[in-house]
Amino acid sequence: MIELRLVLRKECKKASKVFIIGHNDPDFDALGSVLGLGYIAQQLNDNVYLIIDKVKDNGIKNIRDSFKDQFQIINACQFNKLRDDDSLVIMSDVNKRELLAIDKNIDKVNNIIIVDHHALGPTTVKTDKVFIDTTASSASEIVTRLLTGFKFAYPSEIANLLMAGIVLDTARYSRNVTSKTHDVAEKLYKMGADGSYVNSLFLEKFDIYKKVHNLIVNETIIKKYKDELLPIQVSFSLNRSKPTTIYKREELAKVVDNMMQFEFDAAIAIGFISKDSIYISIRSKENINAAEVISGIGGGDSRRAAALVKSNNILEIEKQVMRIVDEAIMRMKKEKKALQEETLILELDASSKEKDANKVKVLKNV
Ligand SMILES: [Mn+2]
Repeated sequence: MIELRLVLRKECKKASKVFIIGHNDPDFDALGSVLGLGYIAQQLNDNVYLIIDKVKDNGIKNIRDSFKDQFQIINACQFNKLRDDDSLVIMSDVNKRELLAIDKNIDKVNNIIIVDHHALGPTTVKTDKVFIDTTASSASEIVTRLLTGFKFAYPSEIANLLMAGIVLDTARYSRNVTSKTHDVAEKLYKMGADGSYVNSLFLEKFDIYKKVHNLIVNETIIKKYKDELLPIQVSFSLNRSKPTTIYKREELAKVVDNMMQFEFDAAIAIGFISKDSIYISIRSKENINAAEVISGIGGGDSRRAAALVKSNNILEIEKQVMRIVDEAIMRMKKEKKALQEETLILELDASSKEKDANKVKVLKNV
């Protein structure tokens, strides 16, 4: 962190212009961390621009617009006109090129700093200034630590958005939280962050709630797979009454996130996101690997994964997904059994050695 601070200070001072960018379709974490880094850059350079483009959410649009007096906020097109050879680009909450609004022009930038909490991947933008902390809850947490390190007194509006970023990425302090996350939250309160304002940013829209809960309550079937102690249970949510209903990816993600509070080992939601694109969202607990289940058609990590398939026959896709899940569970059971047998052999081996040792002792007593 100290090194990042030094690098930021040096590079921001040296640059002709500083551009800060988050990922496309920015969320509170991308927005909060970009605003925080923007504030830092403004203390070190007179030409600071925030590239906030490809915003889909109206709430985010309104918040972005509310910062127009404090920051020069531009789009990808304006960046291409303003950019010169001595410009610095800081990427925040993102390290992969396909998630950038300036993806086509990022290679023309000579100086790039990455500040992120996501793991590197094959499409990570090439630069030697990569500051990734995957143990941080969010980019907002990293940026708050930076602001504290710089000892800058930043406005409460920025503190609010940084807090919103943390609340979002930790699902209200329920995952990826460390003592540092709480430490940072305390700093944000001290800078004037308002918890009730931040909570108001997360109020649900009633019609979305109804849509999500209709899928959960009325359109979910459960499959049980026999296992040694408890059966493995997987839920499948799909709007069978009105299969052509169009959902947002986030709505399907909410369905499976919600299902994880119940006794299911994995939850799957399937829905159209456009006329011929079907989105599959999956969540799992420790005995099922979500990414492995869906590896043939999608990706993600061991607990959260998703896939997008082109088709207009959603019931057929569900059948295929069910088959994939059946196969994956069979495979995992086999692996588990093989592992248990292996441990058993090891244990037998160890106990027979123990007996041999006892024999030696007995002999000695004689
Ligand atoms: Mn994030």
